[in-house]
Amino acid sequence: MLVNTEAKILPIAQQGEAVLAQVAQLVIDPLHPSIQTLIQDMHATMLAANGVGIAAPQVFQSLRIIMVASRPNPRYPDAPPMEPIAMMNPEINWYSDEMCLGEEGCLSVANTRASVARAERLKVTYINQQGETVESEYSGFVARIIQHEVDHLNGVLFVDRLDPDLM
Ligand code: K1U
Ligand code: ZN
Repeated sequence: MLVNTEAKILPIAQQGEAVLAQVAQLVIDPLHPSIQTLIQDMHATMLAANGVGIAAPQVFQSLRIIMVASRPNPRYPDAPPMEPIAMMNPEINWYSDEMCLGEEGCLSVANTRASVARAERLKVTYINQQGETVESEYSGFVARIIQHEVDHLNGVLFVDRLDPDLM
């Protein structure tokens, strides 16, 4: 994905904002210019915030759009670097029984990192930025980011998934 110099850095909703608790709406017209602009702005906002993912509700748009952009980082030195992928209407069709614990942070939850149990592998179907339907399988850190971002589309934050006995 090219960095669009005209893209805007958008404000990021913080825990407690109503938009983060809503179930986001399906994207009806993936190629509509307003959707394409939103994707560019989400990309710019994610880069500016140094994130590895972002979901449209985090920028106050209750739409089913996520961006996934794994890169190696101190917590996940073996994470694969990838071109950011925009996914519209993502549906996780299959989760592995194998789970794994891994540290997460969230651009919408300041100063909090915690270990969250997620499926190690998954299959996801989504519409890409060209309007094509794609099915892909992911594992490890990329699968974790996808689960975290799809949670945002369903009004769930990673802190909602923490085991209260461990807090
Ligand atoms: O959706 C978001 O709030 C973005 C979030 C994505 C995410 C990070 C870690 C695990 C799952 C999903 C972030 O990018 S938080 C900031 C960050 O870059 C980071 C935090 C922990 C580990 C690695 C990266
Ligand atoms: Zn988040």
